[in-house]
Amino acid sequence: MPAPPPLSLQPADALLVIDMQNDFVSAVNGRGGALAVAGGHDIVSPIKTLASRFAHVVLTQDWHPRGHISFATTHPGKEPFETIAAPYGAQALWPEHCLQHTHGAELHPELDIPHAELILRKGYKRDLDSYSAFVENDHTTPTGLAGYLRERGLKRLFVCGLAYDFCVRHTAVDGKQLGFETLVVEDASRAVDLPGTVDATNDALARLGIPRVLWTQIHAASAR
Ligand code: VGL
Ligand code: ZN
Repeated sequence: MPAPPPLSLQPADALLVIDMQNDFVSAVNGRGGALAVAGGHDIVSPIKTLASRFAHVVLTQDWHPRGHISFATTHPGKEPFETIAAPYGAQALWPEHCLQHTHGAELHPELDIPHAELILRKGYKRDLDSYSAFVENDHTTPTGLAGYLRERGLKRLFVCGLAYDFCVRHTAVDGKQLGFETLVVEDASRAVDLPGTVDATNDALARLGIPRVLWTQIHAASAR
């Protein structure tokens, strides 16, 4: 197999780092966060290195109030990873995670991307979840990110972080559908990996022409 071609970064590129928070990052040893994604800790250092090559970085932060619709505890008799019919469609249920102002909701302390320009919170409405950084789970309510990126002249998006099969997937799909050139940095992402979710993600990305790239392919323009 030939090495994948280098991707040279342009001034209008941005890196979107999705939900690299304590609750999603697995611990190096011992207990991870409330919804720890396997291998989550392995991508902290690659994302830090990758981010240093970008002039523009946006971080997202899952940010839920108590009693959030996505928490299994909000629905008596329901267990995490079951699905409910919410008014806006199917909603997967999760352990309580990323509660506002808790340690679990904080960005992982080793992430350290000082030049990140925006931290976008999402999922802050009690009765509406948001996987995507662009549009909430009703597929209607915008977060404002598309306007922010457009107003700043940012046109091509590289998406990485947690989780590949939920928030990374939906952010990439919505970004592409909103007219941004969009790529997913697959090896700087990790999946929750419920039955079928990774295959469904790969299919959705392929259908929309969203390439999956490796973080080592991505080079700062000045380095070439
Ligand atoms: C996420 C499940 C619940 C994610 C957020 O960041 O992928 N997954 N909330
Ligand atoms: Zn969440």
